[in-house]
Amino acid sequence: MWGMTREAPTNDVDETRLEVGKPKSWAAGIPGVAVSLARGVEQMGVVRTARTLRLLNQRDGFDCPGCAWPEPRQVDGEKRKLAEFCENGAKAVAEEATKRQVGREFFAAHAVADLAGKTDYWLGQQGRVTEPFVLREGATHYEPISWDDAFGLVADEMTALASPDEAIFYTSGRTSNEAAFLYQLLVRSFGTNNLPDCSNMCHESSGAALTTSTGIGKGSVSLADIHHADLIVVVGQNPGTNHPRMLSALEQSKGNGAKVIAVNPLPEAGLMRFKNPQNVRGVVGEGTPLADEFAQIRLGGDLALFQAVGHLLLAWEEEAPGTIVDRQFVEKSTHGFEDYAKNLRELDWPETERATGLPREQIEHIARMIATSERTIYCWAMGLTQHKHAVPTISEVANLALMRGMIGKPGAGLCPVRGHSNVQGDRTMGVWEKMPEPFMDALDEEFGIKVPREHGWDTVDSIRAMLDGRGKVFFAMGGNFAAATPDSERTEQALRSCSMTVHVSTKLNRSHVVHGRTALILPTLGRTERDVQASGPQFVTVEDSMSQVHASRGRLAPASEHLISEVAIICRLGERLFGAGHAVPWRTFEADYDLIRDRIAAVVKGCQDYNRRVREPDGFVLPHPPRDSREFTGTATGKGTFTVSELEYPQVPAGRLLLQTLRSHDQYNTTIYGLSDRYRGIEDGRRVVFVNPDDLAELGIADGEIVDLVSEWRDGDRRAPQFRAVSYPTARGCAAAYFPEANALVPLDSVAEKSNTPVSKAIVVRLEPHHHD
Ligand SMILES: Nc1nc2c(c(=O)[nH]1)N[C@H]1C(S)=C(S)[C@@H](COP(=O)(O)OP(=O)(O)OC[C@H]3O[C@@H](n4cnc5c(=O)[nH]c(N)nc54)[C@H](O)[C@@H]3O)O[C@H]1N2
Ligand SMILES: Nc1nc2c(c(=O)[nH]1)N[C@H]1C(S)=C(S)[C@@H](COP(=O)(O)OP(=O)(O)OC[C@H]3O[C@@H](n4cnc5c(=O)[nH]c(N)nc54)[C@H](O)[C@@H]3O)O[C@H]1N2
Ligand SMILES: [Mo]
Repeated sequence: MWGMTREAPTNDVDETRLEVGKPKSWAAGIPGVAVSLARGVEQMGVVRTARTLRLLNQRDGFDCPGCAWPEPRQVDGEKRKLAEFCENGAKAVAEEATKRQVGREFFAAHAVADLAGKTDYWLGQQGRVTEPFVLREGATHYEPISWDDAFGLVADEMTALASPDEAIFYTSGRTSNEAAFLYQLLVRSFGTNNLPDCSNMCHESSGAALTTSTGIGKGSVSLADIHHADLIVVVGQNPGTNHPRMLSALEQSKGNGAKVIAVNPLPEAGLMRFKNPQNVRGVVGEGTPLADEFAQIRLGGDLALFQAVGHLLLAWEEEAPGTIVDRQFVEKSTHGFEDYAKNLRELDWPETERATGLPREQIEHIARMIATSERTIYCWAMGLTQHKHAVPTISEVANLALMRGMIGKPGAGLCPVRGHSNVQGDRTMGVWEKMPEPFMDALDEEFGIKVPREHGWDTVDSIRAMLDGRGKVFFAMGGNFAAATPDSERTEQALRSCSMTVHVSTKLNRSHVVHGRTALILPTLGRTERDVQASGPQFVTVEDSMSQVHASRGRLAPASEHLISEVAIICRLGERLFGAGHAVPWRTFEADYDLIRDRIAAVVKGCQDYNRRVREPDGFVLPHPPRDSREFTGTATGKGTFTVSELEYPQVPAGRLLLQTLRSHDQYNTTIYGLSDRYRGIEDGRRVVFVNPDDLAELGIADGEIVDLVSEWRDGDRRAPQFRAVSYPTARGCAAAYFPEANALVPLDSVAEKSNTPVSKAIVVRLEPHHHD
């Protein structure tokens, strides 16, 4: 049975200070600017703050290490603003460019066991790691180690494995294209495809659904399309916090006459009203009302909603043929429409209302808006991808776009809004446990090697493999595996059972203190920092959420003289592992990143002439057949493919709630910037659970009461203690708590069908009054 309790690590944060105020109905504006500057000055000082923010997202500067939202492009006739960043981008940069440091004295003073008792917030706030450290077998403290010795230790451990498949190589989505390309090359040269990444927990469901429907797992719109749409449907996304620059885009679209539909269990501030800090009206006025229609859906009700919309559109088409369905497009470019239409002919309205929590009239109103739009864009993020039925849900969105011909034309399309700033680029470069055959063939040919074809483990399978002893060495290129993954207790057990854990990191995090028998921290340069190699200053390249590939140049002095780049770390490990005579000339790549880009150009589809094209002012856009020419060459049918799905939605037993885990306004995934969630009215605390007042009343729990969250799964209960119940206007039957505190509640086996993504947005929980023992 799985019935462990996870202790609340509150020793250093006084949660009794927690304050709950009224949630805000608007986002950004002056408080946003003030907060971003204050955080910058606190971490970097005044001069460094000014210099840093001036370079953020400018053509000669660095790509924001925050989200993957694109910057305006010259070719679209659009200008970049002097300040092309948001409050949360400024915070992301402040975190990286901080002057605080974690060096020898720090590790001498703190035993690993002490550090393990600290919160993620405390760990992250200690600052940048300044040199490599090792935790030797049986030791209580990390100690300094030279780079050479560190690579020797790792290479020896890897070589001693019975099979390369006993090693696991994780990637988080901040890694540059150059580093990602070399990393997957190293891993595959070593002999395994065990390349799990953060995408497995993020947009994997989007990739799976879109590949079936459109033949390519990426979004089909540009920023200019957003500006010219007449209807933008924002589903399962909180842009005010997680993609704040998207609000400026939406504001511009609205200025051009667009309507916005927001589908969300929460009335998120950024979706309701927006004050743009970058124009005067935004700062002094009441702000722009953003959503013209707000559908407060139940968690996991989106498949039911989009099926109902599909049903209505088809019915109206039958009444007035040729008015709704883009017949020409459907006939010429798609497959499976008849089956799709047949499946949606009948609809059980009471069940639809139960699943969505929305009244039929509102669904009809939304369907009418979609039916009359000429240029519709669908945007979505984790509210769709992290559900058991995420893949069919996203396919259903694609069905609507296909039916109305809303793909491959200006102002229309599908827009999965990516998270990490280069998560899409990492995939393009081959960081995927199941890269397609042609990519492998190209690698073999370019380097004269033979890389393995057998698929590797994704994130969830990697945890399983470590738990049962098949995975023995865990290497992470960035990220915070221990905190970001589900089922914290089991994941920690998995990592602790490894013979070695290695983390390439900028800052201290939980994964450094939940360690294998031997553990290494290899500190690296961040995106903002100067990277000078033998041939001179280097730049790297990244790909945004809209397939735009462009350069990023770090400009700040590195946090420490001992830091080396991610590229250098991979090259030196590669040479140590394979010797100087290896088919891959590892060390030459370190000296000159142009040489890496030449190889990317030869291997990665769409990247020909890479070195020249990434030097264009805005770089270049990768090909996307449906977007570029309405071709669907990547699907099984060679056409845009309608899919048929059975209705599915979460079933919640009486007396239980459905819990989603989400981000506060003051964190970047597992990096906690601060303890405030301004837009939701939370100050000085994170252990809160948002519950609808009627549900609280029904459950007999008072607003403000301290409760334990107990998740129920077929293998037993999981408990996260001591959360404050906060009465909040979320959809009935639904609750919300912050990630990563609530990750302990997500069962490892609760995953999305077809994408194996942890179901972080639908956890069946009961609330129990907390008893002090
Ligand atoms: N500042 C900041 N920026 C970030 C991040 C960060 O942590 N901080 N993280 C980055 C990353 S990696 C990612 S992936 C993105 C994440 O960006 P988001 O997906 O916006 O992040 P979440 O906080 O998980 O919010 C999920 C949203 O979906 C809604 N939702 C949840 N379940 C459902 C559902 O069943 N149906 C519908 N319709 N809505 C639902 C929630 O109420 C919430 O508004 O942001 C990126 N940008
Ligand atoms: N319950 C729940 N779990 C979730 C989610 C959820 O919504 N709910 N969201 C999921 C999603 S969408 C994602 S993307 C994952 C995120 O999972 P990860 O990407 O693994 O986690 P992060 O918190 O983004 O990683 C932060 C760490 O990255 C390191 N870092 C920062 N910058 C750099 C750099 O430039 N180079 C290197 N080498 N290291 C760097 C720092 O040491 C920092 O501590 O979490 C997932 N987990
Ligand atoms: Mo993500």
